[in-house]
Amino acid sequence: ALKRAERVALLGVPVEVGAAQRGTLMGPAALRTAGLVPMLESLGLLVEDHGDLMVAPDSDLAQNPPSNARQYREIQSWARAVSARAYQLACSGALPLFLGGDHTLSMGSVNGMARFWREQGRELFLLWLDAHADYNTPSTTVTGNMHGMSAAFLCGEPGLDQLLGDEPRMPLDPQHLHLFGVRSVDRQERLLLQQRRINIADMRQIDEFGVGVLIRQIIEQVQSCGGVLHVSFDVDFLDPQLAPGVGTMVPGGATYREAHLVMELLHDSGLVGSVDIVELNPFLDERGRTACTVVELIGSLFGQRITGWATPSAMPPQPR
Ligand code: HAR
Ligand code: MN
Ligand code: MN
Ligand code: MN
Repeated sequence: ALKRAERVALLGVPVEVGAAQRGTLMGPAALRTAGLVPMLESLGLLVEDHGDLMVAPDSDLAQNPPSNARQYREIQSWARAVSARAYQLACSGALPLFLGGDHTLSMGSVNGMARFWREQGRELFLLWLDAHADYNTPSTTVTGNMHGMSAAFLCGEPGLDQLLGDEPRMPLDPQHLHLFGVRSVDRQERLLLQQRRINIADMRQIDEFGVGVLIRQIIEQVQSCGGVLHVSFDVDFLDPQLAPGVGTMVPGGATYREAHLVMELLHDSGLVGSVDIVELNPFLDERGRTACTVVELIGSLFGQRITGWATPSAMPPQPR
């Protein structure tokens, strides 16, 4: 039988109404056009493409939508469907790779994975590669855009309590969330992050210590708990010069090599159990550059290396 990491299940989630800018619904198509499937196959992986998820709108008309949560009903439909599919794909023994879509996708994907791993008796950790903290609630948000609320929702913050309906809600331990690459936080959001003592590697820390040190710390925490990692990759984690195809560009993001090193270290850890790629907006991209860069990075996350041989992780290589 193939190991989980050798069978990858792709699921497109063309949701766009969680963001202010339209266009992320084209994300799954752009990633396929950029060659995601053949790239994964070239690494020796068995790829099952489950196509794009479709949802019917108006999932829960009985409930009054909370205020300050734009497009709540449509997001509700997506979150419920994505959570159910995530759980199902994980049960099939494959490693789910979710193609967004805006970052509300993760409200479903992470919830479904958390349910699966809880049943397996393993703790789920969440690595959030993002310029933003996405730690708003309906009471702290300035914009009402729900993609700015995903991480908070997943840690059990109140305000969107009925979002998942009958789908079992599996809140994460907030200490299992690691925000990485942050450089844009709203004022009230910052207070909430401080109160909850959320782990944050912001760009200042990345400049000072480097991604190698910071990612290894996270890997060690997960390893020491026998945990498993979900990687939620918001494309705006990358510097906008490298990745212009996003709705919310924030200067000072990860460089090409920083991002690859993050992915390479994650791959070598063997701890990654599921992945989201979110916020790619092909309408705003330049000749597919961002989509191609993201596909290369996913290559590193799934084992592409510069040289053929394994790179030792904690030490520079010895002369042969
Ligand atoms: N903090 C802002 C808000 O809540 C913007 C965050 C959403 N933008 C993203 N998510 N691209 O990562 O509206
Ligand atoms: Mn995000
Ligand atoms: Mn972001
Ligand atoms: Mn724990």
